Amino acid sequence: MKNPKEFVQENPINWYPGHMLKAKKELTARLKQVDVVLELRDARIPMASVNKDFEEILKQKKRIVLLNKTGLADEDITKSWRAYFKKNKIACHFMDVKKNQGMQQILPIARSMMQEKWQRFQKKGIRPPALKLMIVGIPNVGKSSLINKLVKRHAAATGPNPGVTQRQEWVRLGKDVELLDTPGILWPKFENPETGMALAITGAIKDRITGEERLCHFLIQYHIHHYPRILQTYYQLNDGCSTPEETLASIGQKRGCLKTGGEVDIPRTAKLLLRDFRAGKLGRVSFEKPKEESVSRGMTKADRD
Ligand SMILES: Nc1nc2c(ncn2[C@@H]2O[C@H](COP(=O)(O)OP(=O)(O)OP(=O)(O)O)[C@@H](O)[C@H]2O)c(=O)[nH]1
Ligand SMILES: [Mg+2]
Repeated sequence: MKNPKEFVQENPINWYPGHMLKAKKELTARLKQVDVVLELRDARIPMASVNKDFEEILKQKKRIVLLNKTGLADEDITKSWRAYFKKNKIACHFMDVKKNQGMQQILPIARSMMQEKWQRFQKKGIRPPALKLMIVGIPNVGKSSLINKLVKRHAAATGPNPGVTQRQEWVRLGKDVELLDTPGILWPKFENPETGMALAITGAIKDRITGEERLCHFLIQYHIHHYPRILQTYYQLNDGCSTPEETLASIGQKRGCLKTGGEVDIPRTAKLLLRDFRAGKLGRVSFEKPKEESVSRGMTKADRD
């Protein structure tokens, strides 16, 4: 059986629809009006979720990097990422919007970044303007969910598929904070096939681009290599499944995803497996571990290759 790395080499994935280029232009145009940018990345794929175009666009801007969905990521691997970021002096914060973790620090950090500028206003006896935050990131990473949590109401549309937010939208938080929600943005060509698959499996790319079955085959292979007990335990599978195809069929059988006539409904099973995985029902999984080259992948403000 191929390992997950070999598997992703076939048919590299790319997804850069016209609305993303438009969204990138609009983001660039709006930048002057915002004080601090909150850039969301996915804690399960800290490298693949770095959009290098942001590095270019945001380089002069005050920015807070947030690694979201920590609750879905492998705890041990997250620990090594924390150590890695500390060692390389890369400022970023782990959080989970769904679990309400790590979010309390965001506004105080953003305010502290504005202190110098605000003091200049205060010296002149002028009340500082509202703090304007722009939330950016890859699709489906939790930007709109973060806004809703911060303002404690359903102000921005959210959903399980990428591409929910179609245009920029300001949301107010009291008198002195304004948050700008933006559409998720990827970049024209992924530098390697693993990046495309990492983005696709974690939900940043529409499933129909990769195909649900192919995503599941990768997911199963990845589990067999890195988390061999997870699928067996969750779906109570027999030890006999050796290929991704057999495993997927077995899951369908166990879950009763059958067509009339009793044959396993593979497309329906693939949807079910992806839904279970993305809801975190199977277990906590990360797709990238820190390596020395992570820094050159765009982990710092300054570095570009
Ligand atoms: N488990 C978990 N799920 C999250 C978290 N944050 C967001 N989600 C879920 O991720 C999905 C996408 O959330 P959105 O807030 O719509 O993401 P977005 O970045 O605004 O997406 P686009 O507008 O499509 O770019 C939703 O199903 C959320 O419930 C998190 O921290 N943990
Ligand atoms: Mg959104």
